[in-house]
Amino acid sequence: MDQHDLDVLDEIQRRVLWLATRIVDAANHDRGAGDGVKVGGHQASSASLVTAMTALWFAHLDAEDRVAVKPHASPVFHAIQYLLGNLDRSYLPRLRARGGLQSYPSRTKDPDEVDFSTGSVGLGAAAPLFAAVTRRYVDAHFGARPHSRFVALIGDAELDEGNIWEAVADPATTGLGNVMWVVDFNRQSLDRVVPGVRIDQWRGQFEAAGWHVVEVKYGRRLAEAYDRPGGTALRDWIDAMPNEQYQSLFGLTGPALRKQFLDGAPEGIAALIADVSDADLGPLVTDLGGHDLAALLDAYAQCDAVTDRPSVVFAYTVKGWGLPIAGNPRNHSALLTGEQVDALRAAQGLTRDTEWDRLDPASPAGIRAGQRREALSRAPRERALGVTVPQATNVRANKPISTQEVFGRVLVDLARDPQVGRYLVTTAPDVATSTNLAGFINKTGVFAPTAQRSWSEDRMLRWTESPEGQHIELGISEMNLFLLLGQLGLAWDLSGQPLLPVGTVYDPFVLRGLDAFLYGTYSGARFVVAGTPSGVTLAPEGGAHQSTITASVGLELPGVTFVEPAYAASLDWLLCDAFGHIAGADRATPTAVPTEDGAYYFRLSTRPVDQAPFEAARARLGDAVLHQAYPHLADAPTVQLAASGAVLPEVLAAAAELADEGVAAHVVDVTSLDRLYRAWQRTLRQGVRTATVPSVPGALRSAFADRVPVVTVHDAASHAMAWLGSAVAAPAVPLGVDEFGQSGSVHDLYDLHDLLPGSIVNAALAALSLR
Ligand SMILES: Cc1ncc(C[n+]2csc(CCOP(=O)(O)OP(=O)(O)O)c2C)c(N)n1
Ligand SMILES: [Mg+2]
Repeated sequence: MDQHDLDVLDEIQRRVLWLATRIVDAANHDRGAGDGVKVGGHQASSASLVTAMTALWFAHLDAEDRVAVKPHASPVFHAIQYLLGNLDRSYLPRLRARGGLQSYPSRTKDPDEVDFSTGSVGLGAAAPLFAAVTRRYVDAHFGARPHSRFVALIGDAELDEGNIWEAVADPATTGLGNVMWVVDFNRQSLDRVVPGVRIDQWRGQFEAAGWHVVEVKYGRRLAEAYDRPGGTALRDWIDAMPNEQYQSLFGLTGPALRKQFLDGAPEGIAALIADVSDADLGPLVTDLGGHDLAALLDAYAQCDAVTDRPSVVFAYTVKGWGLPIAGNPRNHSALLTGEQVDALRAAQGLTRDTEWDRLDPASPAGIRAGQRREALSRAPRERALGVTVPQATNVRANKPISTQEVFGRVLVDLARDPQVGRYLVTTAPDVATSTNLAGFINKTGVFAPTAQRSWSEDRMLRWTESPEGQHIELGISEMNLFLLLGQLGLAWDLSGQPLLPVGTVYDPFVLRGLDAFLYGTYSGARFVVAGTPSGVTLAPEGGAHQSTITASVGLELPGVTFVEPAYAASLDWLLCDAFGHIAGADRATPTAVPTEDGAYYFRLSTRPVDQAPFEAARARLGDAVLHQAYPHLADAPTVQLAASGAVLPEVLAAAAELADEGVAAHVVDVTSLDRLYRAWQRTLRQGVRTATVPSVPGALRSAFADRVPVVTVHDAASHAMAWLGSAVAAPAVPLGVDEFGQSGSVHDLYDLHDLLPGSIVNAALAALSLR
């Protein structure tokens, strides 16, 4: 790239800086929100990445590359998309407005094409790494896709998030030469100027994990000064100066700057800069590589040249670069004043009338923008898999069996399905065998980029690793599990191949990966995750492994359908139904937020459950009726017992006891509390919005009798089902597990938590008395 091209890029980055700054300014000052809540936005954080991002989009990226942008640099991303012609001008004054540009880059809610959502720091940084894991898998199984580079632009304080290091350390992410992280190394976080510079520590950690590390520390001006006689001493002083002192220089000019720069400097430094004018001194000593286009492009090229491991670029930057708030310790959410914005506009040669203009298409900058728009345009991707998933695998269960075991068997069966089998991919954080994935693994093998020799022969578990394997094993990191599931669930978009991803995790540790779970579903990913074992039903093994609040979590997570079946056949049907939705094309637009069925969360158990009651219902009603929805109420009950999952045997026993006492109890096996709740909410909301009497939704009406007292029984916090009373307009007694951590047998623990039949009977009588 010659000087002329660099000058063009420089002109573009000045416009990007202006637009990003003005987008935040307009959100705060041009719109009258009037509710007293600040709008906010990050002008300094954005400015910090302007050079790195201009270099990427206007000189480095290809159409197939995918980039995650640091959350608080979203204005820079949108400014670039606007200059490329990919975003309508009407959005520019609408940052953080309903239906406008989102606060942080959003795949599902932004109007322009965002590759990775970001917001919760650390997650967006790791996402491209897992997208690259996914690509490696897709290439190995379905043929090489056009080459992509997976890039993450990361704030330096983001490196404090543990999930970053879980991702870097996981063996599944090693060797990915198409990954590049660019760390915006401004040495400032939200609260402060970071004391000390931890570059040696970071470098060591990345290198220990097998990464290629590049530092872009100085710009060309400083580099030239270092080459002059005595330059080494100047360099040593700048390297040795405390970060706080260095950062304080950005706010200074003239003699004050010189004085501060020389404070504590060794003999001779003053003489070295004696011939540098006051006007030149600031630009010289603050000339960092992260704002040098040529230095950055060179660093990106160095990363391309290293193809056998991921790369990270530490780009030394100035937080607030080019703005009057540069380097100010409190600049994280500082906003330029009106006068400062006016001055910046004038310095750009813009007026109020022209301030939002694109680059002049006839100018060299405008011509480059036009060329880059062409170069970066992408073909549409197909979300649907286009295969038919069977309605059931007809898993056989003629003895008591747990849902966890059925889950494993259904997967083995689907793995044999000629249409579906090859698209299934499982993953687990070191719990594959203890969550019943062994059968699937025996059948399909474990994924490894190259075939590995196996040193032990185990007839129960054939752990063969090869590029054909369909299980991706992770270290013990639930964050990594959900980050990988999220990316496998977006493979149709980011790797041109829809997949059917399945993850397993001990149910309590869903909470450990919860932020990444939410991240995946907010990104629009579709996958199946099984939380197993769950509840207190794992009994003696339980204690600290009990999960009680996860049912509420599943119920409340947007974009997740939560299911908790008790019987083999219903789990079989529900799993096939989930895969059918994931394989399907049931979205209005590729990025529409899935309301019904983004991801599926199966809460399972290791407790063997007698299947006879289900078979009896099957004989009585037939599969077609049972398969469709909740069967219609046979006769008028006196009390109704609603339950999910492993507690069904106790509930049925209680119903029998009640019958003996002449109380007709109706038992509802609630396979998806979530679908029932959503149906109820939908009709309530409809009533609220139209000011009409809400109807009772069909699913509730067919399963429950109106105004008949309810007992809810759940091996989970009692709160999760308690709303059912309101839904059927009757008194309710919710039974569940509201304490944590006691080990014991199932019987002991059900006794402790009032889940034995006797307690359920008493609860039913209590519910009747509340009428
Ligand atoms: C998980 C999480 N915790 C806290 C925050 C709030 N937060 C947003 S930006 C930020 C500081 C980021 O500093 P750095 O990564 O260095 O970015 P810079 O603004 O300096 O570029 C914090 C704490 C967040 N977004 N996500
Ligand atoms: Mg920072």
